[in-house]
Amino acid sequence: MMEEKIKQLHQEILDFSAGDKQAVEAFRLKYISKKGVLADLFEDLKQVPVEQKKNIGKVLNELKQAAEAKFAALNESVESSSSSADSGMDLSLPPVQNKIGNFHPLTQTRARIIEIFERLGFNVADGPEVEDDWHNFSALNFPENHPAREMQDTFFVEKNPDILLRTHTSNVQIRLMEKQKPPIRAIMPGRVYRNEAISARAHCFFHQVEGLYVDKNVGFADLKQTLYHFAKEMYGKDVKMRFRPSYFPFTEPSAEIDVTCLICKGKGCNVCKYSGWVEIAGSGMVHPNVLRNCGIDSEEYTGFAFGMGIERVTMLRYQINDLRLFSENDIRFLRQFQGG
Ligand code: 2NL
Repeated sequence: MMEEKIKQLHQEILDFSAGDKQAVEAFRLKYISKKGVLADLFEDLKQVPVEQKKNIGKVLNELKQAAEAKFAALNESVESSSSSADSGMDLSLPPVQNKIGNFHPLTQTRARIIEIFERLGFNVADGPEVEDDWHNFSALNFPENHPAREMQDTFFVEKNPDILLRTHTSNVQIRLMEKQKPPIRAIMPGRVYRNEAISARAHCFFHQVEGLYVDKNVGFADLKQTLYHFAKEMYGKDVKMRFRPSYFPFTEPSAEIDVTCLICKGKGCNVCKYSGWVEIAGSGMVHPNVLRNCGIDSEEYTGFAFGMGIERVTMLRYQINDLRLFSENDIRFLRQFQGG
């Protein structure tokens, strides 16, 4: 009789399932608490005839072990499943998006500039950042005693023969013209170096895109239309452009290019210093000496060239007022340029 009851209980315990803490507590109360079924059975064991005691005692002990093991297992299962519910997590919500990175704002601007000029048929060229005097200065018609060559403007790696960090990407254009016959139509984005004190407006390294177009019958009108097209693509179709006479050793004539201020639309603000115009590039017709220095017949061919700072374009695009932000790697700054 008692053995039968124990067997039945054993099965009942094995089959027990609990969905929450209360059900586990109910199990404890029913089977293993001081007033539970097991305690009663151990009480009953005292009345069992001696010859059966050993046998029934054994199955009763097995039942007790099974009940305790079950209790531990039930506890564990409700603990692990309730922890997510207790933390206030709503499993029906859509998953939290992983934070994905974004390209550096200068990289985004460079990509946009390349995109615009590639559509006009310009190739992208690259060259060394550590350069010799010829490709950085002499071939570009810089006179022997030009101040840009001085220590305070250029980082020299070696003196005599001069090896230096390029001060513009024109070295790439010189290398291209030395190697390739016209027509040449290319832009050269890259990092350049100048020995300047670091401030909101100047840095010892920055980025430039220069462009070069050399062919028969290339004139100033081609320069104007190419850069006007660029300005409209980059800053919007309503932008106005003006050319101011300027001087560079490597171009003649030379011009500085301004567009109507993007911030105040020409009304006057502190970005354009209340002039309504901001400078975006320098440009000009390639000096005949430069063509000759590269082995190109300056009677047969002409060309235009221009250069612009990628930092400057980016500052105008996003209204950034400190050049140092580009190289400080502050994630709070960089994360603002998502989606580009
Ligand atoms: C500026 C001005 C300029 C050029 C760069 C160039 C290159 C060769 C021949 C002639 Cl190989 N010119 N480059 C011409 C005019 C201006 O850059 O303000 N850059 C930030």
